Amino acid sequence: MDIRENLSRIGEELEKELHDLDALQALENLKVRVLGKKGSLTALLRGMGQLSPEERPKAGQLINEAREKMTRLLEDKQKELAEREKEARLKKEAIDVTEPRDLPLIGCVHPMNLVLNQVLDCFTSMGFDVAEGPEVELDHYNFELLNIPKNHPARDAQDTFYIDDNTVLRTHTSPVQARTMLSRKPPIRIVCPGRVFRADEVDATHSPVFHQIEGLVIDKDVTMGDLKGTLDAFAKRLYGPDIEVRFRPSFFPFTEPSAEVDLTCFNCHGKGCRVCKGTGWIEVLGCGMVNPKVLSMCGIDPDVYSGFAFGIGLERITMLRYGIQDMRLLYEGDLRFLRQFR
Ligand code: 2NM
Repeated sequence: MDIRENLSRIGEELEKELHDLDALQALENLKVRVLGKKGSLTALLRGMGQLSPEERPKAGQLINEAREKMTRLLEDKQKELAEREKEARLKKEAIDVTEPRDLPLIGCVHPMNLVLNQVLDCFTSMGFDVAEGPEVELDHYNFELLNIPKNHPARDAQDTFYIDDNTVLRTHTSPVQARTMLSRKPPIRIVCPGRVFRADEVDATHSPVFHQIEGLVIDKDVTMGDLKGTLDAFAKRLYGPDIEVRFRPSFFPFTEPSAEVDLTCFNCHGKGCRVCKGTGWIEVLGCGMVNPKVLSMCGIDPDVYSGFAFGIGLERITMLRYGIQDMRLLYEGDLRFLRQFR
C-alpha cells in the first residue's frame, strides 16, 4: 500500500478521534496508539525496510513530517483539555465570599443590667458602697428589726414565701441594711441591689421574683432635705436634667415620715397622657427617714444619728426607661427582645 495513503488514513483517524476526545487520559491512550512503540505510525516507519533504496528518503521525509504534524495536534489538544479541566476544577471548588451565612450570636447586656449599672454608678459616684446579703433570710432581719411586727399585714402568708417558722425568702433587700447597721458604725452610705420574693401572681406588672435597689444613709444631722437632694440627683442622672421630682406623703413601718416619689411623665412631660393616667406624674420609688425604732433595734442611737432610706423597683424603672409594656419580656429571654438593647 502506498505510504501516502497510509499516512493520510492515520492522519484522518487521529483528527476524528481528537475531535471527539474530552479527557486527558483518553488523549494519552490515543498518543500511544499512534506514536508509541507499537503505534500505527511507528509501524509505518519500521515497514520502510521493505522499500527500495530510492524510495526510502522520500518516504522517511513524509513520515517524519506527518509525525511532527500529529505531535503538534496532540500537544494542542492536550493544552486545550488541560485548560478545560482546570476551569472545571476552579468552578467546582469556587467559594462565594459574598454568600450570606449564619452569623455567630453576639451577646448583649440585659436591659435590667443596663439600668442597674447606671443606678449603681449614680450612687457610687455620690460615695455609696454596694452591699449584698442572703436571699434566704431570718424573719428577725426581714421583718422584726424593720418594725414589721408579727400581726402586720405585710407578713401575711399571702405575700411571703416561708421556708420555716423563722425563715423566709426575703421580701425586700432592707434586711441587708439592717445587717449593715448592726455590723458597721455610722457614717453609713450603702445601696443594696438584689432579688426579692413575694407570693404574687404573674401578670404584666407583677412577678413572684423581682429586683430591688434599696439605699440607706446614716450620719449625724441627716435630714429630709438630704433625702430629697439625693433622689433629685438620681432622677436627673437617669432621666435627664428636665425631669421634676415630687414627694407625696405615704406610710412604711420602717420610715417616719415616709413618702412616695413621682417623676414627671417621660411620655407627655407633665401634660397628662395614658401612660401617667392623666396625672402627668409617674411613681418610681418609696422612701423616708429611718424610723427611730428601727435605728435603736439595729444598734444605732437615734438621739445621735438620723438617716434616710429608699427602695427602687428595678423592673419598674427599666420598663419606664425603655417603654416596656409587659414585665414578662424581661424574664423570658426572647432574643428578638434582648437584641434591641445591643
Ligand atoms: C422602701 C421605702 C422606704 C427602707 C428602709 C430601710 C431600712 F432598713 F433602713 F429601714 N431600708 N429600706 C425603705 C424605706 C424601703 O422601699 C420602697
